[in-house]
This record gives sequence, C-alpha cells and structure tokens, in this order.
Amino acid sequence: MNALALRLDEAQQRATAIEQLAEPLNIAEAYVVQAALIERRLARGETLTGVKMGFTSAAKRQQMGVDDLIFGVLTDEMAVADGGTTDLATYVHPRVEPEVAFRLGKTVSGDLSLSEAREAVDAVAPALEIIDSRYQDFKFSLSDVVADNCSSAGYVLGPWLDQAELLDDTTNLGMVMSVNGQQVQVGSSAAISGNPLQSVVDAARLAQECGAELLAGSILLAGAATAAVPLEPGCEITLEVQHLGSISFRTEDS
Ligand code: OOG
Ligand code: MG
Repeated sequence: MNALALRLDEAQQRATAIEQLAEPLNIAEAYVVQAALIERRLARGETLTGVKMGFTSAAKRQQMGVDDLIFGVLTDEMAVADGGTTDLATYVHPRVEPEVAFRLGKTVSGDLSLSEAREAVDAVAPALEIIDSRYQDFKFSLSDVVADNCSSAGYVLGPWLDQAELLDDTTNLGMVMSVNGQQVQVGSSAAISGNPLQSVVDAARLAQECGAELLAGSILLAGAATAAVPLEPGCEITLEVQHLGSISFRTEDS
C-alpha cells in the first residue's frame, strides 16, 4: 500500500501521469492507500482542511463511467484564493467543476439523518473544485480514483454564509460556471444527490467506515453539480450560485 501511495504522491508532485494500478484493489484497500498518501502530505507540513464527496451527481458518474460515491481529503496546500491565480504547470491535466461547500459546526461521524446533517453545518459557500487525476488520460476504476485521493487537487471557496434561511434550503440553487465570460456549465444544486446536505450524511458514514470523523470547523465539498471542464491557460473561471454569490480564479498564461 505504501508503494502505491508513493507512486501516486510522486506523480502529483512531479505533475506527471502514471499508469492505472495494475493490481486491482478492493475499495477498503484503496482507502488505505489514500490514507498513506495523506500521511505523506502531512509529513511535508500540510494540514487537513476538510473532505470532499465525489460522484454525487449523475452528470459526473456518467462522465467518468463509475457508479458509487467516493470520499477524499483536502489540505491547505490545495486552497486557491477566491480571485486568485493557479499555475497549470503544477497539475497533470486539471479540470474544474461547480460545487457547494459546507463548514461543519460540530464533529460528526457515522449515521446521521438529513436534519442532523443540517444541524451539523454552520455555514455554506459557493465552491469550485479543481480535480486532476494522476492517471494517464484521466481514466480510472473506482478503486484507482479512491487511492488517488479522488483526484483532489485544488479548491476555491467563496465567503462563508451562515444565515439560517440559506442553510435551511440549499436543495435547488441555480449554478452557472463560466470561462472568460462564456457559460460552460449550467445546473442546479439539486443534481448533488438531490440535496447537497445528503453529502454530509454520506461523508459522515464513509468517514466512520474509514475510522475517521468529520471535524468541527472543517470544510465539506458536496460534489460537482455538472460534468467537469478542462482548464486552459490564461482563463478566468467564475461560478455563480443563486443566493450564495459568485467566486472566481484565474489560470496563469502559459
Ligand atoms: C473524481 C472526483 C469526483 C466530484 O465532485 O464528483 C468529484 C474525478 O472525477 O476525477 O470530485
Ligand atoms: Mg468534485
């Protein structure tokens, strides 16, 4: 497991793709590789900032040809400031996708109801996720992508909003992602498991299965509402989420 984690970690650090894993792992083994990969990042001084859910929308499952929910880990190194710039040379073949993020107000793990998930979150924000598979051609099996920390590479968060009326209903917010002012994806937060708060329920369950918790104060990316779009140099990417506002970042000119 450590050898696989090392290969994936080096692929990320060198921004060079590797072949899909030759030995098929089961999902539990893939989460062990993911944990070893995160340990390597923490040993370099990165800190945990939260978790992300993946394949919560039919659009994503269809784009990537997989059919189960996955769970990955975010660190401070992945954060890109709202309005900031990211250098594409640090990624293999990055894509961007429109999301909603929650901040946890208390530590949770295991079985939660939707109303317990609502009580567990204390803020919501528009979010863009930069995903970057370390596998050639962005192709992988479900266990391959879990081992690769679910393609986690970057994230941009808008300002946290904590008004109860916003948190009480994030089920059907219009979401528009644009590149250089041109709309590239239009969707709704309803595409995220029918309700983005369902991602809190699912993440708490998956965390417990991995012997972990979702920590108070940490971020949860609920998953993309639409398919992801490849990032090109010299672009400005914006996301507008109904009632939550807009965020953006730029990619450096090549
Ligand atoms: C895996 C990550 C999926 C999402 O929001 O569905 C994900 C991938 O597509 O490479 O982050
Ligand atoms: Mg995502």
